[in-house]
Amino acid sequence: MQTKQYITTPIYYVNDRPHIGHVYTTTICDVWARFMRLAGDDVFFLTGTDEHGQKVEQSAEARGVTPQALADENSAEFRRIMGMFHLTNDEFIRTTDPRHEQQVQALVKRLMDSGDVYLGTFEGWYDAGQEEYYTETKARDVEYRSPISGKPLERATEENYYFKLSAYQQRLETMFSEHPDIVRPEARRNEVLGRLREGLQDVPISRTNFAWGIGVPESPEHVIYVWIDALFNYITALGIGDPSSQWNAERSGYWPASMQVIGKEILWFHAVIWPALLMALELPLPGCVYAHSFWISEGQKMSKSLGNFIDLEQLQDYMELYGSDALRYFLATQGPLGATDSDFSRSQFHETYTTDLVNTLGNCASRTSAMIGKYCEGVCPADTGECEGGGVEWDAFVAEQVESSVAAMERFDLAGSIAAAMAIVRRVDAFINDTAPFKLAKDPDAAAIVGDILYRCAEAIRIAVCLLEAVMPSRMEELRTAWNLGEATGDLRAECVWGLLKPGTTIDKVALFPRVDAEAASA
Ligand code: ME8
Repeated sequence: MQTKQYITTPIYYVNDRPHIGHVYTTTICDVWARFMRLAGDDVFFLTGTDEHGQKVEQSAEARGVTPQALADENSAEFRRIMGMFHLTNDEFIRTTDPRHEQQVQALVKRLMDSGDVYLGTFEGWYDAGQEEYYTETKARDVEYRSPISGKPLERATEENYYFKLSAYQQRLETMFSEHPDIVRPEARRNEVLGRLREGLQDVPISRTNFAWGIGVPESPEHVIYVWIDALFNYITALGIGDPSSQWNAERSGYWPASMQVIGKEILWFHAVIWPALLMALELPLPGCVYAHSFWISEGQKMSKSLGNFIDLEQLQDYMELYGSDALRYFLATQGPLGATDSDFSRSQFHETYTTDLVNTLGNCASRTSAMIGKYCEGVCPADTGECEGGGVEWDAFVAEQVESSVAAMERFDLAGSIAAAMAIVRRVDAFINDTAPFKLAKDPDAAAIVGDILYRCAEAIRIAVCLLEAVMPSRMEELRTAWNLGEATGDLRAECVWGLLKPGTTIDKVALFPRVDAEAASA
C-alpha cells in the first residue's frame, strides 16, 4: 500500500493580484509533493482561490462588475501561475464552486445540529479591512488600530451565529501537549500557546452586512463568515461534506492532511479555529500546520502603499534570464521557511545561482561528462576498485546524505534536504580536484584509475540528481536524458543506492546552467 499524503496551500484571495508570496507557498508545496511522489507516496496536492467576502464584494462594486465576474477573472490569474511555474497541484478549488458551497452548508448544518454553532449577539472590535473581530485584550494590544491597514478598529454589534470555540480550550491545550509538532516552526507554536492561554471566546461565524457569501442553512440573510467558508476548502476538496459524492469516494482517504502550509499571518485560524472545527466535526487533525515567514523585497516589507510587490512580471523576467528551475531553487533554499523573514534581492538571487548552480552543480556535471567524453569515449567506465577512495567511502557517504535529504524533506526542511544533495555534488568537486583525473589521463597505465574516478563522480551526481529532481525538474530531466538514466522509478530510496549506474551507458556532455552576466541581470 502506498502511503497517502495530502498537502495544502492557503487558498488565495481573488481581490489581489498574485505575487511572490503566493508563488512561494505554492512552489514549496510543489517541491514537497513532487519529492513524496518520487519517494513512491500517493500524493494529493491542493491549492485554489478564496472568493467570497466583503472585500471581494467591495472591489467588484468599485470596478462596476459582479463579484462573480471579478472572482472568475482573478481566479484565472491565480490558476495561470500553476502552468507558469510548473506546479503540479491535483486540484484547484474555488470557493464559488457549487460543490464547495453545498458542502459548507452541510458542514455548518452538522455544527448547528451538534450545538457547536448557535445564534447569539456579539459586540466587539472589528477590523473591516481584514474582516476579523478582535478580543478586548488583542484590540488594546494593537491600540485599537488594524495592525495591517493602520485604520481604527470599529466597535460593532451584531446578531450572529457563533462557533463554540470556548468549549474546545481544554482539548486544544491537550492537542498541543500531546502533538507539539502540529504547529511548526516552534516559534510560531509558542505564539499560539501564549494566546491560547489567555482563554478562548466563542467566535461569530456569520455576517449580515453584505451578501457575497454562502448563506447559513435555513437563515439565508446570514452569510457564513469568509474564514469558515475558506477553512472548509481543505475538506470539501475531498468531498468530506458530501459522503455520497464522487469526490468523497475518490478522495476522502487523503484526510487527515499531512502538511498544511500557510504564511504566519493566518496562523491563528489554522492552529486554533481549524483544529477546533475539526474536533467539532469529529474529524482527525492534520499532521502539521506549517507557518512560514515572509519574503521582503530588497530589504523592505512589501506593501501596496510602497508598490514594491515582486509580481508575476518580475518573476517571469527572472525565469527568462535564469530558468524556472533556478527560481524554484532560490525560493526553496533561500526562502523564509523558518521563523525569520527572507529578503528577495536581485544580487542574492544572482549570487545563489552562480555559486550553487553554475559553479557547483552545473560545473561538476559538465566536467564529469566532458572527461568521460574525452577519456572514455563518452561511455560510462566501470569502477574496478583499483583507485582508492581518495579518502571517501563513497557508498557510505552517499547513503548518509540520501538519508539526511529524505528525512529533512519529510519534516518540510526543504533547504536541509537540498543541502544534503548538494553536499554530494561538492564532494565530487573536491574529489576531482584531489585526484586530478585530467593529469592522470596523460599516463596510459592509469586508465583504470581514471575510469574508477569518473565512475564514482558520475554515480554520485546521478544520485544527487534523483534528490534534486523535485526542486529542479526540468534541468534534472535534461541530465537524465543526456546520461541515459531512464525515468524516475517512483522508489527514490532504492534508486539512490550506490552502484546502480551501469558501466557502458552513453554519457553525453551537459551544460545545465549557463552563466548569466551580472550586469545584464541587473539591467
Ligand atoms: O490570507 N511572503 O489569502 P491571501 C511569503 N484567503 N508568503 C506570502 C507573502 C509574503 N510576503 N504574502 C502572502 C488569505 N504570502 C486567505 C487564506 S486559507 C483557508 C485562506 C502567502 O491571498 C502566504 O502563504 O492573502 C500567505 O498565508 C498567503 O499568501 C495569503 O494569501
